[in-house]
Amino acid sequence: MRAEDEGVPCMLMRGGTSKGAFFLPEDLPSDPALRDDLLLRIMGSPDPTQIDGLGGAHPLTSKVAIVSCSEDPSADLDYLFLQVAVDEPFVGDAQTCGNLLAAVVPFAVERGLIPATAPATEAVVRLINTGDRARVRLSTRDGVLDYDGDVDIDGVPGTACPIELEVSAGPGKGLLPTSRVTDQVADHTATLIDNGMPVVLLDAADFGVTGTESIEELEARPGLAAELERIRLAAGPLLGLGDVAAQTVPKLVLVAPPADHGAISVRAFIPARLHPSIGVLMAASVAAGIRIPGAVGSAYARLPETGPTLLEHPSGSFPAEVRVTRDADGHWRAASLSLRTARKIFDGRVFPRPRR
Ligand code: NQM
Repeated sequence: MRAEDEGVPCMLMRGGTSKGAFFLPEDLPSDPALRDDLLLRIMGSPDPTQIDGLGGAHPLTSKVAIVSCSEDPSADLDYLFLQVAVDEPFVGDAQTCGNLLAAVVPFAVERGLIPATAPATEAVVRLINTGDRARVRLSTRDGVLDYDGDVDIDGVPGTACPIELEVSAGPGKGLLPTSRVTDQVADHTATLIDNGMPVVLLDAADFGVTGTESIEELEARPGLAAELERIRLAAGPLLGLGDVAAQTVPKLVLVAPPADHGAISVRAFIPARLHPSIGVLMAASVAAGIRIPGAVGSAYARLPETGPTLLEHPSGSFPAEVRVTRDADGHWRAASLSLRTARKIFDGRVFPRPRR
């Protein structure tokens, strides 16, 4: 039977401020080219409206997670993230997604990969895209998954059960991939940083941006997207990512002095569209970067003495908790702790559009 006729088992989940289709690997073709072709047809890409599939016509709602029991004895689960482009026939695996990570453990419990335990369920997740690790913890009071709860995160209506994500770097990965605090990238001073997501930190003032602009205003600003893309293409090889022309990393974050009670103002490009808030691991990278003396943004960031670092973004603020240390050999290292929520939206079979 063809997938078009019998459908593919799929769970649609919100993870943080993103939404994606979750699968078990055995329900998808093992050949990556066949898998990606099927995922494009499931999500309705390429098409700016994704009218014929599950995608929501924005990068944040055109995502896929494939979750399985880990093959590594030191982890419980493996999580492969795939970004399905909206209006191009492209599926990227160069980045992970900290928002969808919040839904990985609930999905694994739903599918019986791991049991829910009382009073909480905790699992170590291997982030296949990056080699990083996450310890994920959520309350399952009576050993039962309950998405309801009292935590609200900016960008999601209502409240839900809190999910803690503690992400640490894979072996040998440093916080500053170039070992320099700043680099000259396509004529701009930038800090290239990776605390779970490779990010290019840029001073908003260099681009005539104050950090208080709306999404629409910055996405429409003449020349800005082209200049940021020029920087991104030059930063890719410096970050060890090679040619990133067809990739969604690195992300570009314009930083400016805080306008409200936060530590810094951010406008995050992912990379063509402007993020309505900021990604979880992008936030972790920014919060770590501004703690390094001399890094872009460090001079005007108002760092709190205790508690999370509030990043002011277009729809509120993101509380990023990071631990930044410096080894005896001078290398900077970091880890992050984030609070998210997630929810199962539907569980069933998805019927892909027939082959093109
Ligand atoms: O940085 C969007 C999102 C993300 C990434 C993107 C993310 C993260 O907000 O951890 O979650 O990278 O395009 O979902």
